[in-house]
Amino acid sequence: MAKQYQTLGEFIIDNQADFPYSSGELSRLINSIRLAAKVVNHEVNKAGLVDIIGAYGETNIQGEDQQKLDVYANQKFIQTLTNREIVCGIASEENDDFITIAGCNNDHKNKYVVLMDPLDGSSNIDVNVSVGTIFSVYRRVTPIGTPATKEDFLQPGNKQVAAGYIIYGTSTMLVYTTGHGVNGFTLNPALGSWYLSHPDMKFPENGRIYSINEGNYVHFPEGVKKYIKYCQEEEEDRPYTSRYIGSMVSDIHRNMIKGGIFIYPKSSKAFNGKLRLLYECNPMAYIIEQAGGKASDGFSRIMDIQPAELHQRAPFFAGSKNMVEKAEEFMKKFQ
Ligand code: AHM
Ligand code: MG
Repeated sequence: MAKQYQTLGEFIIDNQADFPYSSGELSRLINSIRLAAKVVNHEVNKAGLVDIIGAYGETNIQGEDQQKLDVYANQKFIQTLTNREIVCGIASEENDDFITIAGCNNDHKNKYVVLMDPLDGSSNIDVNVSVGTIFSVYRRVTPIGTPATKEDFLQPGNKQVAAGYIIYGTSTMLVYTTGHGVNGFTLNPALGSWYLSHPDMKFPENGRIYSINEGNYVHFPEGVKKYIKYCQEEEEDRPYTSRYIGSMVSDIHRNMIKGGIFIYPKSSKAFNGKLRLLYECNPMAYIIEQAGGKASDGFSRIMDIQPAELHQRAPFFAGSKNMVEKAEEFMKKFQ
């Protein structure tokens, strides 16, 4: 049960009982993520000082190479999860292949794998616009005691046991689900504590915001073109408002609070769209569904897609249930 003004630490302890057979591993995993998120947040907040303290990619005053923030975030999340030996494997949008973690006794005893996009929307960093981290957790399917394999990562989204995002925005928030609804925590940077600011988040069933990169209009499928025109028509509660940050975490976070739809469709240039099924679509879909929203590829549920590759892409239609269903109607009609 969510209590307002609780810290994330208290919340994790209070809710551990939600997992009857849990050995506390999942709680420790969320704890590691909140720690890495604070470290990354600190660095993201300094991004505007690059002209003063040296640009990323250059050598800093101590003679160390400065890293790009997405590389930095990738390393921090991997280090934190690896050092604490909580997971048996990690796959990241930033790495070509997955990493296996043996544990200090080389016993491969951990049961979870994590998939992540360490810094999504990173092209927004240079212009002081919100970015995010996305993570997804699965129970391994291979036997405990053996090294994790690709099979452990190539699971459909409906097998996720937890997923979340961190949004580095006007304030920094961690929003996550373990299959018992969605809760949002805001970081108090002075104290370094996360407070439950958004208990039991709900995606409004209807909305008036549509988020899509309309610059690609000519390349969109007919159903998407027609749906955009529908959003712009003068009718009852329409035209809708167009809002596109270009940072999916921020676009979806706003839509989850205000009601709206986010679309990254396939196009004549990119047959499966741009977003990665495992690192971006599935975790966001799990959060959205847990909040009462809907996520699909335009025709069917995102979380039921059986992935074939780690870096597979998928078209993504996500947000307020009734808006996604309306967009799907157009997709079907103009197939
Ligand atoms: P990234 O993982 O390289 O940052 O790309 C993902 C981002 C999403 O956050 C965002 O919705 C999308 O790319 C924007 O792409 P576009 O500029 O094509 O509209
Ligand atoms: Mg990304």
